[in-house]
Amino acid sequence: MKDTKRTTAAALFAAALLAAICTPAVADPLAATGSSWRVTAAGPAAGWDSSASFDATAWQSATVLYDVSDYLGSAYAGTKGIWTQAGQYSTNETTIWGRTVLNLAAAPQSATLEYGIDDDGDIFVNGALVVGDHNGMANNGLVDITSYLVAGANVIGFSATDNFAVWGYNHSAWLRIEGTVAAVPEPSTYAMLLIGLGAVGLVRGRLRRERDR
Ligand SMILES: [Ca+2]
Ligand SMILES: [Ca+2]
Repeated sequence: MKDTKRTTAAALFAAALLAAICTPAVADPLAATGSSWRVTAAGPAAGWDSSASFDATAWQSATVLYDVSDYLGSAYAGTKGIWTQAGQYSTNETTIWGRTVLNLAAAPQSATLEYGIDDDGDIFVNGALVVGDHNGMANNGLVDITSYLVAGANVIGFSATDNFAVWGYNHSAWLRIEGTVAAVPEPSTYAMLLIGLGAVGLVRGRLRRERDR
């Protein structure tokens, strides 16, 4: 009876460790537009959308004019609609470009990109076009980008153009990437897992000996 309890406890312990290591976490926000993004209204040089080491120091820090959660709800907290310093009614900017570098501990198990572009534009992940939005109006969309992300540095870039230059060119974009990335187990976690499995083995062995007695 005592051994059964021990076996159950050890098995539960090992199972919990395995679950902690093997089960993907719930989807987390991996990246979202904000003031840390860099934007420019000058046509960018090659590599802006694909090279993590691209020099964007001459680009502006993105100007935030609204929080996406203001009109899409609290689930979008932290996601900002971004612009250049010229703001919403620039008279000389026809297109803006923006970029950031997203560092991942491991290749994601899943990742979705949700976006809004005012009005049209393209979105790139590591140089690959994942959104080509050219329907002539401001709109939102959702796309699976799991296969485009890698462990380490990932470059996320977008362009946005305006189609209704009434009071000037107003163009902006917001992006949010959600996904699950497997935790990279720490060496100590491996050690604990081995101890847990070892405990199960010991109790099993003892039970086997008692059964064979
Ligand atoms: Ca559009
Ligand atoms: Ca517009």
